[in-house]
Amino acid sequence: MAIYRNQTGTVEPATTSFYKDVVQGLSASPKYLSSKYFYDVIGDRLFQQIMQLPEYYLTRSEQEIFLMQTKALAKPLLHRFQQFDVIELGAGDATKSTHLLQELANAGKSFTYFPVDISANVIQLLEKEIPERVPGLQVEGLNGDYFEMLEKCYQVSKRRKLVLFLGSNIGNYTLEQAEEFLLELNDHLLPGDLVLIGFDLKKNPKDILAAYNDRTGITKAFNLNLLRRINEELDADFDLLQFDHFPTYDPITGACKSYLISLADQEVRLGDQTFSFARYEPIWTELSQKYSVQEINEMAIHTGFQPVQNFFDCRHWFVDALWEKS
Ligand code: AVJ
Repeated sequence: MAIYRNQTGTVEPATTSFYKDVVQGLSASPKYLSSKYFYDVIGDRLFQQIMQLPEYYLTRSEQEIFLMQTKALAKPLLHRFQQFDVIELGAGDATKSTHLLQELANAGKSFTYFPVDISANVIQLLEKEIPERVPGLQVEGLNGDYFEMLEKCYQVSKRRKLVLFLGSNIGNYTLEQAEEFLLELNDHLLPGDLVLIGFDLKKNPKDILAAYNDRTGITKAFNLNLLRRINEELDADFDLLQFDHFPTYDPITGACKSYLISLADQEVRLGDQTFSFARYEPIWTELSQKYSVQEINEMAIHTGFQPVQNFFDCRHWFVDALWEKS
C-alpha cells in the first residue's frame, strides 16, 4: 500500500506531482526520472556521505575557496555596499557560506542572512545553528520556492543583495535550463546586486567519472534510493537488485549523466500501472553539468550579468563566479 501522505494526512499518491513526474518519465522513450527527488531523509543522509568521499572533490574544492580566500570573497561586497543582505539558495548545512558570513560580521557589518531551502527541516536547523557559529548574526530562514522567497527578501528590506548558489547545484540544470534560471534570477534582482555561483569545471574525465562512481558504492546507493523512494511513497515494486548504477561523462559537452540500467527484462508495477523494462534499458536520473571558464563568462553576459571575479581552488577544478547584475 502506498504510504505517501499529503499535508492533510490522506493517502493519495496518484495526485502528487512526484507521482505524475514519475509516470511521465517512465512512459517516455528513453526513460528518465528527475534528480530533484533524490533528496528525502535517506537521500539527504547519502549525499552527506558523498561529500565525505575521497573521490567526490567538489565539496572539498569549494570548501578550500571559502576557507583560503575568505577575505578576497568579502572584499568586492564590502567595497560596493554600505548595507546589504546575503541570500543563499539551497543553503543545505551552510558550512561553506559560514566562513564568508563570519568575515562580513568581523568587518563590523550588520546584515541579515536569508537561507532559502525547500526543506523545512534544513531551515529550522540553520536558524538554530548559524547564530551559534556566528554570534550576533541575524538569520531569517525561508522555506519554499527560490524566486518567491527572493521576492520576500526584498519586502523585508530594500538593501543590496548578494545571492549565493553554491555547490554546483546549477549543474543539475541543462545548459538551457541554467540560462532560464539565471534570466529569472536576474529578473528578481536590482542593478548592482551580486551573485556568487559555484560551477564544477571541465577536467580530466577520469577524475569526473571517479567522483560519480566511488569504490564504496555510496553514489550507487544514492541513485538507487530514487527507486526505493518510489516504492515506498508511490506504491511501486522496483527490485533494486535488478538495476545497476552507470555514470558517463562527455568531455565535449561537459555533460556528466548518471543512469540506472535494468539488468533484466522485467515489469515494474506503479499503483495500477505496469512499466516494462528491456534488459540493459537505461533510466536517465541525473545531469551534473561541467563548464569551462569561457562558457561561464559567456553565460553571465547572456543572462544580464557582468563577470566581476572568478575564485578558483588551487587545482582549478572548481570556480565560484562572482557576477554583478548589469
Ligand atoms: C548536489 C547536484 C551538486 O551533481 O555533483 C553527487 C549531486 N550526484 N553525486 C552533483 C550528486 C551524485 C551533486 N549536486
